Amino acid sequence: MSLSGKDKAVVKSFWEKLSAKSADVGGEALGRMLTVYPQTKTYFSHWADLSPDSPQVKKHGATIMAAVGDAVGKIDDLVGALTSLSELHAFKLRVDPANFRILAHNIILVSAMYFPADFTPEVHVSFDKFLQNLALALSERYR
Ligand code: HNI
Repeated sequence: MSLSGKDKAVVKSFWEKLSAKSADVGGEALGRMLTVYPQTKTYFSHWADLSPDSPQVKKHGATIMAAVGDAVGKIDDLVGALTSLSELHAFKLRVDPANFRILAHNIILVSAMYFPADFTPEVHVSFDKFLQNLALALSERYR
């Protein structure tokens, strides 16, 4: 399921639209993940408030989406781009990599909510492929 040249172009062009709202999209995606998939809350038990409106959730959603944006810029070498984040999630945070797909699903959902006109089936398929490749790259250091 590697990204074609067209997928990469579609993702980059959609990201140009999304980037202005990436902090909001990230915050809403993280907040929904924690609400709809409550098993993901265990990793954030040191936070005071895990509700969708929590300032910590909003701030960390922005951090995550900034890393996603960074990965868009390094789309030709996602494994290299995400090595240190993969190590952090594998060895320090000990996040089960199945959760990367759950977050990716929420990012897709919220992207469609924020950009209903731009989120065509063509964008959907390429952005979904990109996030699956990102999740795979983030899982690289687990083995
Ligand atoms: Ni994740 C910290 C990026 C998915 C749990 N995570 C980070 C940081 C970035 C990041 C960037 C900050 C690193 C630093 O401080 O140096 N995380 C990403 C990306 C994805 C992702 C790009 C997938 C798209 N992380 C997940 C998932 C979980 C997760 C799915 C758990 C369900 N991440 C964490 C936790 C932290 C974290 C926990 C530390 C948070 C804190 O501040 O305490």
